[in-house]
Amino acid sequence: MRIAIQKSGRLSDESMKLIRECGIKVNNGKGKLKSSSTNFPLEILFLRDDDIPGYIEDNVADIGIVGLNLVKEKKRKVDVILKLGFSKCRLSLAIPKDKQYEGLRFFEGKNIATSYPNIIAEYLTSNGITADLHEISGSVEIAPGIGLADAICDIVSSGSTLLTNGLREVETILESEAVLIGHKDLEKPKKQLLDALMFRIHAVQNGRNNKYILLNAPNDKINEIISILPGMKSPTVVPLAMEGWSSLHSVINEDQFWEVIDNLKNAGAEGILVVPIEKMIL
Ligand code: PRT
Ligand code: ZN
Repeated sequence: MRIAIQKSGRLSDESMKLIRECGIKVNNGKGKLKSSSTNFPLEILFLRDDDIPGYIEDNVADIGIVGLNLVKEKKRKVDVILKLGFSKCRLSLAIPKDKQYEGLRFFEGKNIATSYPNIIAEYLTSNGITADLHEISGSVEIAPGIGLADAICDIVSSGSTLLTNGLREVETILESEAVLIGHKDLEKPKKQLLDALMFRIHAVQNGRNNKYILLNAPNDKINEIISILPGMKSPTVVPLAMEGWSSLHSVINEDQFWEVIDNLKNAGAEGILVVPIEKMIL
């Protein structure tokens, strides 16, 4: 099976990290365009992200990792298999910050500079707005400043690029993140390999989202603490050497942890340890 990932850019490091965390060994010598795993039947192609959806549609690669924004823009026939949770960003409309904005009507008859003409055209049409689109491939955010456009439609992450260019985000068109995409009609052996890979990716993702929690508590507080812990199943309770005390072990979603930490302490939990989980199979 062949996976296409970005050669160098915002998706590259996390894509390789995910492959490695799935236990797939790869030698990616610098400058290489192709590499094979030594312990999983996977070949890796290192490409420009723009080329990846087309390579998959044309059966040159079977699966790949790109931004959802790119999948929507390229309109190639590929399946979006799984959201990967990294390279999060959004595609937004932005205007000069001193301009008044009262809604999408602002864009009627305006010039909009963008690298995403397909997505923005669809968005404007579905909202009944007619505007002139100027497709440019980079440095979109300087377009209004040099008089090339009245507004832009571009990727925003922290928002600092907009700020430095005197622009203000007014509409979010698409929330994006890295996604695993695949050929629409994979042959059965490749489908089986994809299933095996997905099993590993889920284990990695579950591990990332959850933490292993250990805490000590007096025995008479155990039931109350168990009722607070939104654990995987029933927590493990191990007696401590100190009479009347136990140690509780459980798995907790990191987001939930911050919500329940005060309740745990108030209920008498002590010596709370939260440790990362490398893989988690449900
Ligand atoms: O060379 P190649 O064609 O492979 O790479 P590329 O230059 O086309 O893509 P790259 O590496 O810049 O981005 C790859 C993917 O990362 C994008 O398709 C998005 O899905 C995702 N991503 C996440 C981003 C950003 N964050 C991001 N901040 N892509 C671009 N940006 C740019 C944006 O265009 C703008 O210029 O960063 C600037 C805004 O950032 P903030 O933080 O100032 O808001
Ligand atoms: Zn690109």
